[in-house]
Amino acid sequence: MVLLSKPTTEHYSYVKNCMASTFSSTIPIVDLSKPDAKTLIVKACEEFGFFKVINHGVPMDAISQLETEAFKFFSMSLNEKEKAGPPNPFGYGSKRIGRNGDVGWVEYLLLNTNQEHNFSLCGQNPEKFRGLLNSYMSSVKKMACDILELMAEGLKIQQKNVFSKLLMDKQSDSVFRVNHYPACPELAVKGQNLIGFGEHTDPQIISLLRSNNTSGLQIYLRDGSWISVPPDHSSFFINVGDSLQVMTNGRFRSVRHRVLANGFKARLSMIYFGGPPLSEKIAPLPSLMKGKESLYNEFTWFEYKNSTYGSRLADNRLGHFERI
Ligand code: GA4
Repeated sequence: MVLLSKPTTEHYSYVKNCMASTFSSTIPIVDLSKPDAKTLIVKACEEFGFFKVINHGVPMDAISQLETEAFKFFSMSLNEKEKAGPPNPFGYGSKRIGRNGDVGWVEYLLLNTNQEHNFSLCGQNPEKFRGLLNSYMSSVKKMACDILELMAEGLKIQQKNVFSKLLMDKQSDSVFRVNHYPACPELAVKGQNLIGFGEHTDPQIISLLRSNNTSGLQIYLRDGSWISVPPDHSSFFINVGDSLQVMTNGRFRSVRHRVLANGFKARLSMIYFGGPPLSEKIAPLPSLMKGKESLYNEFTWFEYKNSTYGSRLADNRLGHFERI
């Protein structure tokens, strides 16, 4: 197995020419402390399926401590990291993403957010890492619920917790991911791009991403262009997932995104994917239909997840469920 700490890109088919625009200043910014947040969230979800959140209330101190522990984890030997178990479904993974042949210049930890299922971590102080992860996950889950409630209000849905109750449910099938993209100096020399995490949409309801100050994240716009998201270590980036696209009958669109490895600096991102319980029916909310037909055949999250895990990263997973 090739170690990520000794990068060589020669044999990788995922070196691509991913010419994207320059950094974009068009990405919507939502200040959660302002009264217009709900209106801006709806607008951003309609236009981009993506926005940046400031004044989110997660203490920077908790974020930095977790980031430090995560970097320590990834700096260990491959042997040590693999003690966390393979990432199916939860554990440590390197380069391989999913089960169907996708690869990227990334190593990661995939974790269950349900704290009853405690994950095994190794290293010098696994208890500290676990404690920081658990408290961070609770803060981010709370922020996700606050955002989903503002969204419901913005959409003028009477039941404010119509989306957030799915994340609050004890059976909520949410996932947490820590991605480490090592710097790849070879690229900087050759002026090439290397795919860290290939383009995809997130299958869940909502995803909350926070990274260190290293660039790499790009989103796909409706006009067919890719834009680079300027990194901001003190903010969160929110993605609409496929399930929210269905629940809003296509009014919100899940955002296609990808990450390119950086030639000079390692990137570390932490993402909370808020998902519903497995038995939950995913269908457009009646109050958003206004006499329109559903664009999708009804399915449960269990069915969607099964189909997702049989797909390749870049596939259009919702395609199978669209009504013709
Ligand atoms: C993308 C969003 C989350 O990272 C994830 C990913 C999952 C995995 O890494 O195992 C998948 C991917 C994600 C969608 C298609 C399938 C499944 C890899 C893959 C090729 C944890 C998720 O829920 O779906």
